[in-house]
Amino acid sequence: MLIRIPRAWEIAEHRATPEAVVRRRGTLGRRGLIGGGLALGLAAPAHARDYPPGRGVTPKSAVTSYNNFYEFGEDKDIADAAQALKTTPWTLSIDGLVDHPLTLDPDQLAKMMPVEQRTLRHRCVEAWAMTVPWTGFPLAALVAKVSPKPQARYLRFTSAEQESMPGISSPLYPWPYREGVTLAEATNDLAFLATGMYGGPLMKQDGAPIRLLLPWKYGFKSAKSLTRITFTDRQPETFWQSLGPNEYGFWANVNPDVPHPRWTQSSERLLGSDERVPTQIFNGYGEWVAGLYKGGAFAQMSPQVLFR
Ligand SMILES: Nc1nc2c(c(=O)[nH]1)N[C@H]1C(S)=C(S)[C@@H](COP(=O)(O)O)O[C@H]1N2
Ligand SMILES: [Mo]
Repeated sequence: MLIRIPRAWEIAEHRATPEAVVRRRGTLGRRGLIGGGLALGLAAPAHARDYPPGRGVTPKSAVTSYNNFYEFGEDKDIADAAQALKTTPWTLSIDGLVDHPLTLDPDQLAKMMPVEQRTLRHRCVEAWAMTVPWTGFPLAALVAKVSPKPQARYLRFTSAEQESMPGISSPLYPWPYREGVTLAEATNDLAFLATGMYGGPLMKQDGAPIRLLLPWKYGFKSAKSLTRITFTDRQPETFWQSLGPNEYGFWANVNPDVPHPRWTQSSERLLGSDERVPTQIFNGYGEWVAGLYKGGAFAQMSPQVLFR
């Protein structure tokens, strides 16, 4: 059985939410040594994905019934409509400024990649948040497979565009959904491609069969149902940026001190409990990603630019 050592940044149960601190005692009491091992950050065997870790995890029912997936509509209740998404056959193409372009189906990807489970915070720019055990692999592992050319500086992610999607008939939006990151961000260990959740398959409403997760950035950066990743030498234009550059910039790093033009970002509502908790800079992942934004061009950027 696959055993791996969790990365230091992975959510420790005691840091998931203030509420989880209280509840964890119960978990430890029931699970004894197993719970103790997890609390100490010791290796969690892969089978742990059958037992979602700790109470800080958002109930799956909340995560799979309250979604943003504009291809299926502008409301949160698109889960039923999203079942029309056709996920077989499916291919993900990796192209652009790379030495070894690839086109793979999800099965081939799963066989090639170091699949692991990660429980990650997600913070939507609308100020709701969740904590989800995902299955997948680091984006960096895929980047290594295609060998970026020296000119490659950015990655552009493109989501599927299908007839099954009622939303794409709306001319108000610049379909397909697109997102982007720098090569340095893409090769940070926190950048993740998810192919499963809660120990099972990735649900269609959550971006099956493969989605991006950039947990230190606002949720709109985490593009769903990817069909293409293109390496470029220019900053890619993104879906939300082209709709409202002042509200949804390219960088979109989580920062409680830079309000959205129309609302505060200082706190967030946890899906499931509706509890409000303070928002953390870089969504609590600063220790591992803040270094990406020091020096160079970033020294000239205002917090508004980096965080909106
Ligand atoms: N293709 C696509 N990806 C997307 C979106 C979308 O509308 N279309 N919404 C984004 C936003 S705003 C958020 S908060 C997350 C929501 O993910 P979830 O529904 O799995 O919670 O997906 C992101 N990825
Ligand atoms: Mo979002």
